[in-house]
Amino acid sequence: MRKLVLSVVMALCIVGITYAVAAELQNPDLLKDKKAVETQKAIPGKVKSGTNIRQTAPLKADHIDKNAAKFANAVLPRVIYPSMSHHLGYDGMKFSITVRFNTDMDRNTVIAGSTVIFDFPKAANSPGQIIWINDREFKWVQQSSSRFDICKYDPDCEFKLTLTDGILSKEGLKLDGDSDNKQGGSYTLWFIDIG
Ligand SMILES: [Ca+2]
Repeated sequence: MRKLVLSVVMALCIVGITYAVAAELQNPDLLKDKKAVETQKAIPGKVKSGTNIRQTAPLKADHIDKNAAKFANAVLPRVIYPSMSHHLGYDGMKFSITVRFNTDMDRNTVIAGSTVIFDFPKAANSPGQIIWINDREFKWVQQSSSRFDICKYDPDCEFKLTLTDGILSKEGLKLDGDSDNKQGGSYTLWFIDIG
């Protein structure tokens, strides 16, 4: 009977030790697993704080947004002067006509005989010189010596100014010459010089 009890106790002890050892063996494994998980978390963390990829993408996005914002906030270029048939000027015997825009213009796109055209009764697309006052305003001065060279008075002389939408603002928008609140469209105005 004692032997049986001892055997049972021994068996229980062995089972207990086995479980204990197994538990000890398992614990380091669990720790290792935890460490492994932490390591895995740390890797994406490093990429996040680390840089090249993360910094490049927002920079590109910023660039696009800036351009979009630039055009969204850009002023639609318009002619604000001359607007009436008597808005002409003289430089001695010559015509000297001031043109003013509502925003700074790209001077390279304002070209006499190309994007700035004056048609007179005696001279279609009469040659003239453009003199800038500032980035929003220029004067067109006729090249020939007298307005009588290009005008025909019977009794008044009528002539036409055309500013094409090849004219751009500094922000790169086309002239809204036809005032429809959209880029593009030529601006035309008939002048009358009283004879
Ligand atoms: Ca337009």
